[in-house]
Amino acid sequence: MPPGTGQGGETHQTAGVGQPLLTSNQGLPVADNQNSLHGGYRGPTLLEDFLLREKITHFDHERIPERIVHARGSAAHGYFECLRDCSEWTTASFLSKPKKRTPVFTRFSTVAGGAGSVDTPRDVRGFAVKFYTDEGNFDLVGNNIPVFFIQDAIKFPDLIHAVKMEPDRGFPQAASAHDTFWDFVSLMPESLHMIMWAMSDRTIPRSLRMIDGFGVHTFRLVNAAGEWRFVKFHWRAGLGVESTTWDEAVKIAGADTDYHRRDLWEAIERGDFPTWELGLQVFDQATADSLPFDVLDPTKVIPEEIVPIEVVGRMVLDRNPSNFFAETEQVAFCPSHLVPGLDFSNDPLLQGRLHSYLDTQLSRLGTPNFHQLPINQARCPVANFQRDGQMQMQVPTGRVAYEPNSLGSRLPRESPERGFNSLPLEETGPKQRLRPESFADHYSQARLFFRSMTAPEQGHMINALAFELGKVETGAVRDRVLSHLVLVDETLAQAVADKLGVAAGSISAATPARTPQDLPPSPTLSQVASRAGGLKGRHLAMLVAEGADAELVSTTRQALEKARARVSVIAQKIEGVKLSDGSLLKADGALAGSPSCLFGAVIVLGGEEGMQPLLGHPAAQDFLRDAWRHLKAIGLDAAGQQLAQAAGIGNDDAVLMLSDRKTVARYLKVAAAGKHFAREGQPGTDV
Ligand code: HDD
Repeated sequence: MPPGTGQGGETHQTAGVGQPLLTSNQGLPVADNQNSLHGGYRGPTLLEDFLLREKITHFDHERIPERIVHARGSAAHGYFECLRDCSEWTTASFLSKPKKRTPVFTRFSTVAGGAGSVDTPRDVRGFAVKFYTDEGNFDLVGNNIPVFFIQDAIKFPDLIHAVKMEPDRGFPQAASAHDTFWDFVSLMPESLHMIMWAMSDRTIPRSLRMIDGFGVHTFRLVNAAGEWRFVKFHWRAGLGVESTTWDEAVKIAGADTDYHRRDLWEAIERGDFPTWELGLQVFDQATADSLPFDVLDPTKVIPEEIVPIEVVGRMVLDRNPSNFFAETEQVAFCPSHLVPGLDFSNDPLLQGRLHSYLDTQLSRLGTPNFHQLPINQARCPVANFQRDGQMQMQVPTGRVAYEPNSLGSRLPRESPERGFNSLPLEETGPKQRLRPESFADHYSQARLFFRSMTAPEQGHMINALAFELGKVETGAVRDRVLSHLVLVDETLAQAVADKLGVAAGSISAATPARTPQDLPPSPTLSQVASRAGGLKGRHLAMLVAEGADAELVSTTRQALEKARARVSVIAQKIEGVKLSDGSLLKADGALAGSPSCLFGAVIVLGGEEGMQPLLGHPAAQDFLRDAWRHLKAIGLDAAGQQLAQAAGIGNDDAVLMLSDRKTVARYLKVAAAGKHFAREGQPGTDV
């Protein structure tokens, strides 16, 4: 028998010089990791096989309960760099000095789907940042939307039960387009503002690198004099906000379930690090009192036009996790993790969250020692008298595990000066279960949001509402949602009703607790307005057929790379194509697995003859048909035009002929502008 081969022919990989020995978890060197211990030549496996049992038992316990919400996530390490001395507002050390860097770990997530669901459903994205500051960990656990569905934490289990899979049938997975969700929404008008955001393009992002983040609640900043101000936290994507179309998101879900995860990972591996600015809206009680809504109500924004956002730092994500489970899965965020210089507000949603996250970590990670996991450890000294518990990793010494004490030396002590002090705020009034009257206006900001959108964005919201309600089986639920939409905006309600086939005039308005007001529109709420422009960080596809002009291929590629876009060459066969000069152009993807929905803009180049096999090829035709439908910039040489003709796509300002440096430059300019919304309504597009 040759060395390294078992009797059954299986391969053994034995340790060579300098290679570590494979061991059991107790350090016992393992001789055979391929075969269990048999009693007899073809006999039963023996209970004695402790190596088999250790390995299988460990495997059986590899999964921990997934997060009840935000189960599917992707994360990265990086740093936060302070850009402004904020000591006039706060003593928080990570905001104290320009250039000061604080390590961070940031996890993005979808909300409704399970850990194994897809990356591109219509859903809110979680945006949770753990700052490892020198005064302890601060967790800013936000979303990519600045408001929330409910005003009081006591409604959270109901909201989540409504949006998750329906409990009897176990579907739909990762989708809000079903009866229970809209039933809940239709009976909870406070969710209307968030619904407007959820039905906007924000919930179908192109990339996790292209979403904004929000702390949602109003928090407090406290300075050295003990003076406090209110604050709202905003993360602004360096690449700007960009979204897919709905049809594109659906197709991506089929083509690459890990689309966002892969994109984030690959960008960081390439050294194309995503960045965000951290902005603060800082305001005092007098400003809060002057607003026509309550700043403690998490279903409201404070428009930037009223309280401007001041940039105080930036976050750069520059390192992928080394191990998905140990870091991305085991990271434990809690809004109650804060640092001196910050404090909570009385927002009843935030107050409930202060309990929920600690509790959920106990169930997910199984022990109050979850803070000892490497990803959760503070990067400053941690010292107290808490002891023992499951999975205690530390070995505390000495006989003193209590306070006050006098028996030890160098034991941890309180510091009234440097320690965290809750603001000594006075609270008065009867103890009761209530919703403040100041939380009663559920429609004005929903209207403000809708009316602040550009026309294409409004069209997408109408389509999204019609799609979601079109999936609702119960007519009464659809009608009830429409009765709220009338109060948001009559044209919106009518447009949705038309798409559902509901007769004009048959929608009656709900009775609002408070009459909605017309607030001045806030153009900064539109994501089109906040798009950064440019090709930096964007992923483009070049579909190349045999015999394509080598010079044009290289000119196009160089120009795109100079604009700091990522270019993937797609060919019918993964080995690549021969160009006009006989050279082989290697492909990054085969056509069958690389539909155009995966890319921000596309180019098709080929030799006339080389293009022939693609003209009748459904995947090649779909490549261009979808690029057209998804409003992308399309660059074509003569052979590419033949394919465009075969695919039957139209022609407009964002379909460009490529022949030389000049035409390529023109294409780059058009592609940099993002989606070509002017195409909407043309044959072959959605609206
Ligand atoms: Fe939550 C996870 C964001 C309201 C209870 N939430 C979770 C995560 C994010 C948010 C980003 C994932 C963190 C991670 O990546 O591990 N949640 C929000 C925002 C909210 C919000 C922005 C409203 C402003 N959440 C909210 C309420 C409750 C919870 C009102 C309960 C009363 N959230 C949880 C949770 C989760 C969670 C059940 C599941 C996993 C976890 O905490 O660690 O405790």
